[in-house]
Amino acid sequence: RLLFTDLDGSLLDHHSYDWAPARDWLARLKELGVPVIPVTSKTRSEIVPLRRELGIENAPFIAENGAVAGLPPAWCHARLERGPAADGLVIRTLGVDIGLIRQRLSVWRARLGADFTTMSEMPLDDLVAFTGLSEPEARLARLREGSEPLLWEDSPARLDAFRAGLEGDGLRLVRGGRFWHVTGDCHKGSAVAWLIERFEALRGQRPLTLALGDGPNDMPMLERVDQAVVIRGCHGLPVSPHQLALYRSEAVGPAGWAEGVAHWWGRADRR
Ligand code: 2M8
Ligand code: MG
Ligand code: MG
Repeated sequence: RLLFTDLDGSLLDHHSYDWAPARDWLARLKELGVPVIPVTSKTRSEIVPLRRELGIENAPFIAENGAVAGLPPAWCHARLERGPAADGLVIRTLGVDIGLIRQRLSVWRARLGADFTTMSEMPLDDLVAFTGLSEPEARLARLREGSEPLLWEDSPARLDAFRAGLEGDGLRLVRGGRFWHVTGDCHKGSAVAWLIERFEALRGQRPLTLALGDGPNDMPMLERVDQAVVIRGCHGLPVSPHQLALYRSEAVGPAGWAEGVAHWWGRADRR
């Protein structure tokens, strides 16, 4: 079995980033040996300390909306990857370099005369106030490798033109909880499919897969798995994946996360 999960608004509370309501299930999944794989908008620099805190450092992760994958040794292919780095992880880039994204963003800003502010342009204090991250966490969020979050401050019509322009460049625009995110030609669904394929190649067996998420950027991920959970959102963004094996949680954030895992996989304390 494999469990794929969004972080903000799903395993972590949208406002406080707390995950206490998911604690029992995380412990249970560890006992069962089920990898809990974060699939998030967050950067690799944000995820590395977080997975230690959550006790999921043996699982791979997907950062920056599918642009970056982190693989522990057990998920590496002798034929494909050189040995892991000092931190025991192999990093694979599934999207495009942040430099290209930033270059195209400045082109479209000039061409369309569009008003938007990228995360890297926001003063650190504003970023802290807007996201509720601590200052050190906000610094880690700014260490982007393959995606740029931005706040759209212009009309919906110009947003459509912006999206079309980016698509012509081979880039994508997706909606997270608070920001729009620009990536290469990748998303959470393509990254999850890539990891499932790798698991099959390494183990010679098809895993049962569950995914949980709360935002529009999670939909392609929820469509690629056997069982899915839409966590009740608190940002008011409509989400409806094309998925028949779908459960919608009553609770928000990590409480909804535990509720969703229990819906598919039973009670956390069941022995
Ligand atoms: C951004 O991601 C969230 C995820 O949905 C959002 O768009 O609201 C990212 O920049 C991430 O790196 C950061 O940790 C998060 C903080 O709220 O915001
Ligand atoms: Mg989310
Ligand atoms: Mg997210």
